[in-house]
Amino acid sequence: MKKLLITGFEPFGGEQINPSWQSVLRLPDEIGDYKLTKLCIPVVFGEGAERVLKTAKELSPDVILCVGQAGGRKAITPEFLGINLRHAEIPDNKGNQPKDEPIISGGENALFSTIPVRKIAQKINEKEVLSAVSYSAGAYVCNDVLYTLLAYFKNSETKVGFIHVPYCTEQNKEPSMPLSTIVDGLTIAIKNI
Ligand code: PCA
Repeated sequence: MKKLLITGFEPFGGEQINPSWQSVLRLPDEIGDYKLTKLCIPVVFGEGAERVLKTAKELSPDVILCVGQAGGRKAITPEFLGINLRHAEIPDNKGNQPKDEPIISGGENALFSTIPVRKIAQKINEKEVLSAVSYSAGAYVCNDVLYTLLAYFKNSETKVGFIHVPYCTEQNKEPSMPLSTIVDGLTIAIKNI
């Protein structure tokens, strides 16, 4: 079987849970051709990406798929690109709050995801779960993780992607999606990488 490293985030911004990790936790250990390795990562600039890289170096996965919460979005959104920018409206979980700093000094402005985002959004939609391609993962920790991984794995066989998910119903915020629906969406995504 092929190896897929899938990550979710710890809670941040005063939330008790993060639907990204809650949905990753609920995925089966095998989906389609992939055996999953699950990892919960901190909402901390630099550290989140380092944790993924450390595990990726041990595992040599075929695919790394990171999942994050995007409060305010109503759809499951595969991200098209990461940008070389750190900018935080709220501090991360260690109190860092960078303002308009590069992630990699002198690095490319943007890097495109290497999973088939358009196909993934289409396949999720076909199963009656709302999904759309996103052209911005923001400039907070999710983008930090995505850009750092895309830069690291640029000339390698390892594919890298990121999917933002809405709040889940348990968080009592709108718009939201039931966790089971987010799990269904991620399952379809993985089958179509
Ligand atoms: N969402 C944040 C960071 C962690 C998460 O789940 C983001 O979109 O950057």
